[in-house]
Amino acid sequence: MISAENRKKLEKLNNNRVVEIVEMAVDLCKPEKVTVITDSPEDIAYVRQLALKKGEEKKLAIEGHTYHFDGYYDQARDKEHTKYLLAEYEDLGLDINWIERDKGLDEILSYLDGSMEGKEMLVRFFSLGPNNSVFSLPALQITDSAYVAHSEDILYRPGYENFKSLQGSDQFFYFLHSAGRLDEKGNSKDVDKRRIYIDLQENRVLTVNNQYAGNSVGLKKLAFRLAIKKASMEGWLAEHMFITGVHGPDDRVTYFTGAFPSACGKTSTAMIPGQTIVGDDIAYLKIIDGVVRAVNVERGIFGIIQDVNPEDDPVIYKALTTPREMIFSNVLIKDGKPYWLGMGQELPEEGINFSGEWYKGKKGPDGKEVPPAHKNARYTIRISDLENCDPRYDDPEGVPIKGVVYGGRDSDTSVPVAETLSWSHGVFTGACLESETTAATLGKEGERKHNPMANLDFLAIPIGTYIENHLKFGKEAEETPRIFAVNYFLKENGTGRYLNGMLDKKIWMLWMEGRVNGEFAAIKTPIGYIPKYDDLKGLFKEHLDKEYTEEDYEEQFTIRINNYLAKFERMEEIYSDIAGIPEEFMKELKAQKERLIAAREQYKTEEISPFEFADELSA
Ligand code: SPV
Ligand code: MN
Repeated sequence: MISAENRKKLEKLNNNRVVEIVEMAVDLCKPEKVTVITDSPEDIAYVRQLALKKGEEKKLAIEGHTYHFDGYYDQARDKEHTKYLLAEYEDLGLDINWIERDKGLDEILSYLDGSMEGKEMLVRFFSLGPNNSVFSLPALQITDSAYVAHSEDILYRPGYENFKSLQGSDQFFYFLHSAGRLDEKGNSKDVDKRRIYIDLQENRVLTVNNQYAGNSVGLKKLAFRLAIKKASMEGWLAEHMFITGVHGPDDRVTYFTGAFPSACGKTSTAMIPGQTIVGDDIAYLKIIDGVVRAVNVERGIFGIIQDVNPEDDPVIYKALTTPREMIFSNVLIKDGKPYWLGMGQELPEEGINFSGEWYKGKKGPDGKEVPPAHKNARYTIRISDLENCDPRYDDPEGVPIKGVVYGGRDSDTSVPVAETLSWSHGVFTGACLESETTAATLGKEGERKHNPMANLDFLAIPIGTYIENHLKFGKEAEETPRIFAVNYFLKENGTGRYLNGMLDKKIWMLWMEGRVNGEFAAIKTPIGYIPKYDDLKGLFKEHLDKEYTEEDYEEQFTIRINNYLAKFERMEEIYSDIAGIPEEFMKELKAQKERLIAAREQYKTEEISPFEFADELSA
């Protein structure tokens, strides 16, 4: 079944476990052909050619650009069918999805059985994180989708050579994926049998009957869940975080990581004009010689394309419209050109999209009007192809982290930027992250969803353990990063008018950069340190040429005591029901509420102007 040539490529790795896994996958999935891909340019080019030959990707007019469609019902992560296989019930808290291990395995193995009949199986090796680094984790991917294997080339570092340095060890992750039976458009037919099962015991994920990258690409959110478990056991952190280099005065570059739930400005915060990007989605953080250092697990971006236009995202827009290897998914295609929502130009009234031939007013199989491009349409591109790529994006030592940022979509409570009072107050604040749903997500609009550290969808360990790990991590570091909370979505009471412009996030980042470098004093409030008016006024003038008025400042930085209290009461309700939440966290919660109540009494108002607190200056 495995040809002599391909077997030789496997045997060169001197790793019996690899051979065993590939043989198991071949016996189970019964492919017609098995192709092992090394790091050689010929092997890598073969994968892209195969995606084109099979029609999983098609060429666009611009050199190197291709497009791919996922099935009509396979346009986002399938949270309902993503489950941990657990030997026995473990309370992970927060309704984390799981299934009894034997039952789940029986089910998914039956769906994988024969899933590659008549198809070619690709076997690939990658490295999560930079090669030759204490951060890097080897990963083996087996898939029948050339699109998945090709996407991974753009998104991850090659790892075949790196596997040799394992010297036969079984300490690697592996991912077995099959798109299953395909329809005439080449999409998974049996979406009702779509399953993504995470096997923490075997460090593997099995996934079937899907193609959307968040479900299929092993190295992305599937490996991330395994990494969270591994990190927890080994004392480091795997986080749903970007990494960005913020450029301060005199060529000073300070690195920040940040976690935001989907559609809250995470990628755009990682790429604020004038700053440089290390990563936009997943980071590993370790303490090395007392310093917190972080690497981007990936080397590419699988980014939301909606609203990428020359005005708001000039760097990405330029990269998406010039020749290079990249993949568009679930956009509208007309005459060899991709179109998406919010691209800053008229869209054609017909073309091809994720529903097939598309025309304005078309109804999908679910009876709903089909938009020209899906709201979760994406681009897949290498970070090194961006003009704002940070020179240290591939540094095996990682970059030193001085600040951590948590942000959500919050219309009525959180101030635009605040530094938390301490590491443990920061961890508490991150674990209280909430975000409002938008029209762009399923379900009711404006509903608040609790999403601790923006990591709820990926937690492979109990939430109490996760919080405990964060608390410990900060204590172990000698140079503990500061933790900040941002909110780009605050609205005026009553009118619903946004209080900030799209570009204001640049000012908040620069303020944080100055703050961690000892440049700005700040005002102590019950929820953390907020900027002084004069400092913001200067930053707005210098960097956005904007007159920032005292009125702007006052409405944005007023502490809305009752709203904050309501938020922390919601948190109390959630956390007091979960076993194993650290005492330190519950103390922070109590102290947070007490500070808010005391301030309300002291200032005799529910909305305290930042000018009221102005004497409480802190270095
Ligand atoms: C996210 O939804 O957080 C993403 C895209 O980064 S996905 O690959 O679907 O996870
Ligand atoms: Mn993500």
